[in-house]
Amino acid sequence: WGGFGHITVAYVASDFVRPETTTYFQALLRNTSTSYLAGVATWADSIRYTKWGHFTGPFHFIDAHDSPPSSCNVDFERDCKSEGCVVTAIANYTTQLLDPTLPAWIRAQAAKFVIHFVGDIHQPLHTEDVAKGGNGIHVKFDGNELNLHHVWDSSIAEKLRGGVRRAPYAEAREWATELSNHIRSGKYAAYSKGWLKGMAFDEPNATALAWAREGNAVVCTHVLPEGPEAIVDQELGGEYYEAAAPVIEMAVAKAGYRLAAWLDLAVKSIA
Ligand code: DCM
Ligand code: DCM
Ligand code: ZN
Repeated sequence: WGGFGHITVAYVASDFVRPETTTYFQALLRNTSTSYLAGVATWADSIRYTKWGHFTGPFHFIDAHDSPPSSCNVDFERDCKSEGCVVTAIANYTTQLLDPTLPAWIRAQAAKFVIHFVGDIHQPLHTEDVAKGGNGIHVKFDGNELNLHHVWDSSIAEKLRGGVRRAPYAEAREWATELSNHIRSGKYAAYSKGWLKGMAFDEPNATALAWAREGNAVVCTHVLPEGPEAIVDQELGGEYYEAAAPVIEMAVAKAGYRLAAWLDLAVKSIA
């Protein structure tokens, strides 16, 4: 996701974590404001192009070598690179975050990675190999020349929320409040329990792999419903947008709700 999506995921998570979890992460992240998660949600993107952060690049995605739209699937052995992927990154940084032998600044850094990667694993094109997750597919969106990855990362969410973000934190907070209300008592209330099904804190790889497979399935149904060639140079601001926007909205809500549950489990595991 772009910054707006990541910040929204983090605000949704902060709406659902237990008070003990809030206290724990406010202390670790040295931020007692209500934006303690949102404030670090984009940090992982800010360091990935630096020299020292270069090794974290592959941690933002898993390149499923499947064949959309006829066949979508994620195979851990086939698709997670030897240097790592978003599935192993969530597992490894969750372990680091809880390791009492590590200094607090390393554990805080690990927390920032977990907060970011649980967001990314829910972006369908972060679980697809085709054209580097759609980065190599040229499209148009409301007349702008973009690539498909950017459209799914940012353009669709921005259009849904009324255009380019002027005050991303305030606007993400507003979107998150609407999504959290939908999770509690609105259009997602019937699904939200199911979103936590299969989550096992003692099996982080299996848990994250299941999340990756859900997003990857959307590649076949909503991202490339007629295959990669059919979408090249197409205008996606119309019917394509209408079908994709509800999927993205639900993915952001789901990511935030799952992040809250994951952080709760982390804190419970050391209580
Ligand atoms: N990306 C992806 N899958 C890939 C390569 C990149 O999901 N195989 C994502 C990571 C970034 C965005 O696409 O969010 C741009 O990546 P880069 O700057 O590495 O091209
Ligand atoms: N693992 C795997 N294939 C899977 C799930 C996990 O090869 N479908 C591997 C990667 C992890 C190890 O098993 O290093 C432990 O996984 P877990 O965290 O799910 O126990
Ligand atoms: Zn990312």
